[in-house]
Amino acid sequence: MLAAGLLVSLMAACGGGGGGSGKLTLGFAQVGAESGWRTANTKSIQESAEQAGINLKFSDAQQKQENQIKAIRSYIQQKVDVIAFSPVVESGWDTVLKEAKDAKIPVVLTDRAIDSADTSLYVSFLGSDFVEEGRRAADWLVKDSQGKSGPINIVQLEGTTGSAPAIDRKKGFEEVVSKDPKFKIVASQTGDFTRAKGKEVMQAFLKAQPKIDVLFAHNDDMALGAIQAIEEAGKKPGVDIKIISIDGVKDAFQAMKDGKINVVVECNPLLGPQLMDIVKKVTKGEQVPKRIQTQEGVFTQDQAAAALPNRKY
Ligand code: GZL
Repeated sequence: MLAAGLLVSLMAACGGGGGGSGKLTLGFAQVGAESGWRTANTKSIQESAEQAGINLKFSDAQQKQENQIKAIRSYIQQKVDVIAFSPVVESGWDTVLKEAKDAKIPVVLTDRAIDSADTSLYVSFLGSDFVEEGRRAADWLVKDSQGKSGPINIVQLEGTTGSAPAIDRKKGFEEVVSKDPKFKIVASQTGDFTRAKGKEVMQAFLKAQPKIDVLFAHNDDMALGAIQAIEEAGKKPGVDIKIISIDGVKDAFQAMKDGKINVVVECNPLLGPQLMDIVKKVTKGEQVPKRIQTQEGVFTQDQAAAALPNRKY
C-alpha cells in the first residue's frame, strides 16, 4: 500500500496534463505556418519533444493573437506542466499570462518577445537579437556602398505589424543607414512575412518608385516573393535591385547562389533542443537564464554554394 501510494504521488509530481503517463507535458502555441522559417521552427520543436520524451500539445494560431490566447487558456485548463509560445505580436499578453501564473504554470517565450513590463510573467526568453540582425543587414549595405555617391534608394518589406522581429529589425537597420544621408528609405510596408504578400507589395513599390536600388526584406519568404515581382517587371534581382534578407532558409541560399539575393542575415529557427532543456530544468525547480540568445551569422553570395549542402533548414 505504502509503495503504491509513493508511486502515485511520484507520478503526480512528474507532471499534469500528460494523462497520468508520468511524462512531462508541454503546451506550445505556435504563430502559424507563414514561412519556411516557421516550418523549420515547428519541426524542431516537435522532433525535440519526441526525443526528450516530453508529451507535446501543439497549436497553430494562423498568425492570429486571439487564437494563441485561446490555446494558452486551453493549456491552463489541461494543467500542462509548462507553456511555451512565440508571441505573434509584442503587446496584449498580460491578462492571459497572469492566468498562467495564478495556475502556477511556468511560461517560456521562444523566438519573439513581449513588451510587458512584468517580466515575472515568463521564466525565460529564448530567441535572436532582432535589432542586431537589422544592424547586420545595414552594415553589409554600408560596406557594399563604399565609394558610391547617393542617393541610394531603399525599399523595405517589413514583417508582421506589431511583431518583435518587424519592430526591431526595422530599428536596427534604420539606426545604421540613418547615419549616412545618401541612403534614402523611399518606401516601407508590411508583407506579413509571406511570399504572396511580399510579391504584392514589391509590385506596388515598383509601380510607385521611379528608382529602386536596394530591397531590405525582413525575411526570406518576402524576398523570394519580391524576386518574382522584380523579374516580372523586367529587372534583374541582385543586380538592378540589390536584395538583403534575413532568416537563411535553403531557398534563400539557392537564390544567393543564383545571384538573385546579395546577402542573408541568419536567424536560427532550430530552438527545439534548447526549449526542451529549459522545460526539464524548470519542472525540476532549477534556475534558467531569463534571456538565452541564439547564435547566428551572415552569409554573402560567394559563400552560398559551399554553405547550401550543410544548411539544416
Ligand atoms: C524570427 C521569426 C520570423 C522569421 C519569419 O525569429 O519570428 O517569423 O524571420 C517568421 O520568417 O515568419
